[in-house]
Amino acid sequence: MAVVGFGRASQAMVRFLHETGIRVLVSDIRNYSDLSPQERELLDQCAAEFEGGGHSTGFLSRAEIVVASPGVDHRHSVLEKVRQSGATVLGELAVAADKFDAPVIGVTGTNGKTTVTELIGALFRAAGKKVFVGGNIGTPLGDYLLSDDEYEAVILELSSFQLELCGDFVPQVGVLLNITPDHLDRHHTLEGYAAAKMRLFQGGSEQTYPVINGDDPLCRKFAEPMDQVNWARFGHDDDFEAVIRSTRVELSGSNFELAGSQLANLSGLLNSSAALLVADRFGLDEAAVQQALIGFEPGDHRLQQVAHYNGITYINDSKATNTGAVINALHQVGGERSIVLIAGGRDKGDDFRLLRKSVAAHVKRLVLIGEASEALGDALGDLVDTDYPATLEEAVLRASAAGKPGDTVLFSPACASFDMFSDYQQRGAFFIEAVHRLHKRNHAEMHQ
Ligand code: UMA
Repeated sequence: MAVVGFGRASQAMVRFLHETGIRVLVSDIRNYSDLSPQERELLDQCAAEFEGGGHSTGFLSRAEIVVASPGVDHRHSVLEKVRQSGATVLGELAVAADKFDAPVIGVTGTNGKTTVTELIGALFRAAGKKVFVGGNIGTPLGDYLLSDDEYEAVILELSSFQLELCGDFVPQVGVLLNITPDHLDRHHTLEGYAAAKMRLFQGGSEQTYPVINGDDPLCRKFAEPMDQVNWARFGHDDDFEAVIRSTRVELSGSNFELAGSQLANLSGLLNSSAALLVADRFGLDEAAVQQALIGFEPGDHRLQQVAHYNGITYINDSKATNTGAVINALHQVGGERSIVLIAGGRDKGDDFRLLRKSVAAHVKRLVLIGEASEALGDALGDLVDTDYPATLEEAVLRASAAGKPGDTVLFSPACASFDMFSDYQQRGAFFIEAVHRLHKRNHAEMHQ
């Protein structure tokens, strides 16, 4: 077997394949000299042959099965040729499909996947169940395959990249949170992106309990042709299986109150109602579930309030890597043109004009950085004054200077981080440090 791309997901897969006695070939665009000592050691331990500096048909067609990393586009010309020569190209979900010993809950959607995956994990644990939580969230699926532990459920965050090569994978529960345009540089069209997400329900409702956001127009649009699927819907309609009323979620005759919790906002309530449908399906103890909801803390870098200096609130939303997430952020922060928005990074093919309405309503100034700054400026620059600083550090300085007491400086990039940072976490941490550095400098100047 061959593995293309030697990142976190594939490293766990290589170890698993080696443990099952399979000889593995590994191909990566990095050269051998660029691999870390741990990565080289893993290749040695698994006696894996390595091709560096790119992928070649000659090397890969020596394998009958080629496993593509989530980050490797399966339409890559070399993979097309390998397919034509008779090999099968799969993703990690296809490899794992028949190897689960516990019910699988797959969570997908454009935004909120990580939060809902963590939340479902928290509800199960609160109810005393041992669960594996992994997938796109960061813990590779291969770690589950390598583990000897006995789990009562496997909760997986699943990206469109993982789902488009999922083979016969069918989860016991599938959760679709929302669809807004994302990763169009890879999927090319919204239809292609949505089709990848809908693979989660390829087993139909006989095999998968299908949970879907009934409020979301694109979820409805792409679910409609699947008339054999009997959806469990969540949202703001009395006919749905989980109904949001104010800060409460009602389902199966029970009420879950979220007032006072970190989930008592629009996206938090939608995320909670999706998780509650899953909890209900597994009959988790209601009192434990209610307590876990109230105590749940969403991870960092999602509308994370980091400081309040000189009357200005600073919010880190580095996880917002697409227009849908930024629209949500602008609406949640709200206010009439009181937001200084820092955005930009690596363009993923999004149409930034989708931000126009929300920017016009809430943003007083745009501060644009990174590779996408020009495209963002072209789409939005006529609406408000716009700055183009060279770095995120400078962006924080300019945004702060443009803010007045009562305003919010919101860092919600609408783009991937990879042009300037290794991931969204590093980018968010840098923003937070830059805000604190600025405050210290201002404070020191005032007291000179
Ligand atoms: N590479 C190639 N050829 C290529 C492209 C990449 O050889 O054409 C190599 C790179 O040199 C590198 C490796 O592939 O060595 C990187 O592999 P990868 O991009 O598949 O990344 P992993 O480190 O394996 O991380 C993946 C997910 N990454 C992607 O889907 C891009 C991680 O999701 C996930 O947490 C991890 O597996 C564990 O399951 C991250 C992500 O950005 C968070 N996901 C996207 C998102 O959330 O928007 C989908």
